[in-house]
Amino acid sequence: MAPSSLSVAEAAARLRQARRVAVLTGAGISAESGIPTFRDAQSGLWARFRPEDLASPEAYHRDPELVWQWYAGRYRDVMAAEPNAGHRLLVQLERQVGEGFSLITQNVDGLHARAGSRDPVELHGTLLSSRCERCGHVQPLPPPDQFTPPPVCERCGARGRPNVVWFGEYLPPDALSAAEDAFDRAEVALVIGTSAQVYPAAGLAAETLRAGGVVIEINPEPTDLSMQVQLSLRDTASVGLRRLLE
Ligand code: BJW
Repeated sequence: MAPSSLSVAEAAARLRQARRVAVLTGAGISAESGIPTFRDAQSGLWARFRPEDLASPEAYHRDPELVWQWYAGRYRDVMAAEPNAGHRLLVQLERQVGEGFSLITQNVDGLHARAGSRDPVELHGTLLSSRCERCGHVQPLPPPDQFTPPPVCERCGARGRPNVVWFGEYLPPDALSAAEDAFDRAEVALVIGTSAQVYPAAGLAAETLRAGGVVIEINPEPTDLSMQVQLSLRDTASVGLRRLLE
């Protein structure tokens, strides 16, 4: 059960007063930009592909060209997409809160940065670069129309892999500790557009609750978090954020 429930007006007031705000976003915030989520039953990326066939170290070693084709297609799609009102409302919130604002995203699409968010923490990496399998060097992908995968490392000549975090791989340690710190210290945390099934990201809101902070979820569907948080808005990201910010 929720630790104590808040009305939308009360939650909006807590958000206005908070000096430390942490936000976790998932695929749902980019749905309004036309990017499919992962687990949506009809249109989700994994309704069409089994994750273990494409998004795992084993799949990559078995068939790197196939995996790269999938990632290159998604890279093309995100570069053709535009940030939406939800991304932009988070930029507005960042300006309101100032220093104490942290944006943590599980998304690999780069849309928060393109909307103007200053320093989004990318927990699961990014589609916009490759990482050398041998030396770990990260390099940006060429523009989609000039990109023929797999890329070759400009430093050592070995094969590049998508610069993302697959299941069973560790998250970038700096990103994870920044996220844990932000959620631990947050007076108010927003959890937007994530099914909250994938750890460790799914455990971040619990840190805010444990420390006595308020957690507000925005998601058109209920999740395992919904009953634990003080307010769960059954809205799309842009509608829920507008209700809280305007
Ligand atoms: C809208 C909307 C709209 C729709 N507006 N909302 C503890 C317990 C149990 C298991 C584990 C654990 N710790 C670790 C694990 C194992 C594993 C894990 O969590 N497994 C679970 C499935 C049980 N985690 C890991 O392996 C992680 N590594 C790790 O922990 O390392 C330490 C370790 C190592 C070895 C052994 C053990 C531990 C790595 C996780 C990496 C996740 N990678 C992916 C792929 C990235 C690359 C790529 O893009 O291809 O990241 S998986 C995929 O899921 C992607 C996403 O970032 C992530 C989360 O998905 P998200 O964002 O929640 O999307 P959806 O589709 O699930 O949900 C969308 C939501 O939006 C829905 O709720 C909709 O309703 C909503 N929505 N429209 C707002 N308009």
